[in-house]
Amino acid sequence: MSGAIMGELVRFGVSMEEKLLDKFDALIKEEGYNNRSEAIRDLIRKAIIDSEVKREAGDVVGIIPFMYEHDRNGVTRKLLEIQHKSSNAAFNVHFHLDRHMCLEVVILKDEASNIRGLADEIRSIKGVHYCEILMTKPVVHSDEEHEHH
Ligand code: NI
Repeated sequence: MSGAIMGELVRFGVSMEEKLLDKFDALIKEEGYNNRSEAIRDLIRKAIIDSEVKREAGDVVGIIPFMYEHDRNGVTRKLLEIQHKSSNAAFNVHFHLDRHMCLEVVILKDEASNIRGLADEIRSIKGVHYCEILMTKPVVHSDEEHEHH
């Protein structure tokens, strides 16, 4: 799958509004890219991976960060129950942000639909204030595309 997006470099032209391009240039400078080509390659690669991951039949890697009030009634118990129910090789990071708030990150390998389901369940608990979801899978890069790292 990844082999199809590697190999010989092909040039192509892109038209866009000047203001949009100015913003893009500022962004990629901040992110440490050497040129637009590198940045556009990364964006395209990310879009392809995101799309593939959504349709992936097998396991993908899911990263779910969320924040919650641990001392609010029942939140901690509910979070534990949900996570035990779907403990598919899950790895857990817990950070006590302050007296009330906890930041937790669950990393697991599972089917994309199960990962989305877990994030939805976590998000639906009262007392959870933030819950994002990131899904990815191992990517193959060619060497010349790594200049900015
Ligand atoms: Ni905590």
